[in-house]
Amino acid sequence: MAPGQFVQETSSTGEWKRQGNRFTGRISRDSAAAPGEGPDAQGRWPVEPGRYRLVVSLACPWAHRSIIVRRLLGLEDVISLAVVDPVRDERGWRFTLDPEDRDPVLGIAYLSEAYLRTDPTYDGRVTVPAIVDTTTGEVVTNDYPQITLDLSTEWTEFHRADAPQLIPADRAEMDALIEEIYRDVNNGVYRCGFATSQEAYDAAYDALFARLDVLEDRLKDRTYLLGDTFREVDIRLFTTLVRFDAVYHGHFKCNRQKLTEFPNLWAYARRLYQLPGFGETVDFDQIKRHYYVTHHSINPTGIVPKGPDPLAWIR
Ligand SMILES: N[C@@H](CCC(=O)N[C@@H](CS)C(=O)NCC(=O)O)C(=O)O
Repeated sequence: MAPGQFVQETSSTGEWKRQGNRFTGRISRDSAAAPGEGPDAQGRWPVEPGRYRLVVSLACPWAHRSIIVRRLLGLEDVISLAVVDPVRDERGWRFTLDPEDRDPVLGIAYLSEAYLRTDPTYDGRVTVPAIVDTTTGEVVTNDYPQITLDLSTEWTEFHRADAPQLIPADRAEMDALIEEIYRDVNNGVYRCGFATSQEAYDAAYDALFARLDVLEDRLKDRTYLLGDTFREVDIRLFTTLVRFDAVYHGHFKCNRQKLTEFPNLWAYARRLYQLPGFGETVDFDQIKRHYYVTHHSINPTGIVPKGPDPLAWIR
């Protein structure tokens, strides 16, 4: 079997198995820690404006969720944002978009410095999004599914007045959808792209398009996945859909159809794109450069395709 992009996360049958999240601290309104301190005995850090830095790549769909939620909730002045270069080098994510190639707040050149300061034995992939405590320079969390939920539930004191309610009162239906969409779509495109056996790829591809067919049908009489109001689950689906034709269709071989060939999903994705907080956070140039340049085993030449035309999103 050909070596995959991530050997440690490839099973003996060629399936891509994503690594777990190493840092799972929670910033919580219930933290017993005093300002400037933490975490408390239960691992909870205090909610504190100006203390934490959200490190993202504009290319990354998991980080993109947190960018959108932070903006929708009006937390830009409360939690600062650091943006890494979309192309990693052999030491990983780097702050080469900043003056002197360092994050101006954390003073580091590579995100791995924060990971290793927190756990000197860490040898997994250094991933975004991550929230870093600016007082110690340590990573609080890289637990991307929890990060956005906590922005909604723990930081309410600092939300803007008309912030959307991204988590419905009854969460069961949304949580079930989130799980299916994660498995078959958000992570499903990676399971297609990083598979190293035909069987693993075929299974991931079939699950992905079967799920997209279900979602296409679901959206025939709904504005958003759960009805008339967009929720956290819509943000999670959006960050994969917006990358679909630009990256996943070709680079990850998710090519039964393009997004533009699903009438309901395409209309839905464009509807979201045109809302404040969504389209303005999409950077197709960084998205394409990240995937096509970084994944050498899939695209050894590193050539970045010119298409598709991003203007389709605003027509
Ligand atoms: N934390 C998760 C998801 C976040 C994630 O995969 N982020 C990607 C970018 S989209 C990343 O930081 N990758 C770094 C790497 O592969 O070295 C993971 O460990 O797989």
